[in-house]
Amino acid sequence: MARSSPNIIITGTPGVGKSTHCEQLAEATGLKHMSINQIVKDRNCAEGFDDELKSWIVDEDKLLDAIEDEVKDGGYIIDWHACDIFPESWIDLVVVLRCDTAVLYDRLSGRKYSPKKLEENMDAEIMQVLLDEAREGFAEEIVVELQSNTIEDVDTNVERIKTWVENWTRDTAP
Ligand code: DAT
Repeated sequence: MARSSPNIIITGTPGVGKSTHCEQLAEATGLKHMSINQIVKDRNCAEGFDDELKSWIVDEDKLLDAIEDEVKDGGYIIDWHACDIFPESWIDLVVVLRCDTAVLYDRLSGRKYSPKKLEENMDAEIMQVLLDEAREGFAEEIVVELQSNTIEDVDTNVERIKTWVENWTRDTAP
């Protein structure tokens, strides 16, 4: 069945501003913010905990099963640092947030990550791992790269995505 509202993934390295964008976008568009981190915890979709990186190891099949019914109906802003596990048919737009290295370093240092986790995340941003993952997993025309260095960037990005949602709803919704 066709969706009457779009599904959007907001992805990027930890610290680039995914939650910040998702919260403002949810308010601006009425779409629902779906934090995958929260779902993994609330719906027991972890298959373990990586002690060194202090993060959950996600059971991807279980996660997809847990959210499928909701997401298929549309209207979600999916907030996660990975995007290639989601079936292409579920997703209408993939936004990859990017951040200057120095800015990201300051944000992540504030989070008290271990040196290893900090380094892994900095490397991921420098090597544009999430952007490449998005481009490999989804059609070129639905992947958008946006800068997230300043609060003004957040406002501009939210306005831009809001306009995209309005156009999608006008042109694509059944
Ligand atoms: P993520 O969800 O990608 O891990 P976040 O939304 O929690 O990132 O943001 C991390 C921190 O950086 C948080 O304190 C808010 C701040 N921040 C995020 N995006 C920003 C931006 N574009 N300008 C200024 N601060 C930002």
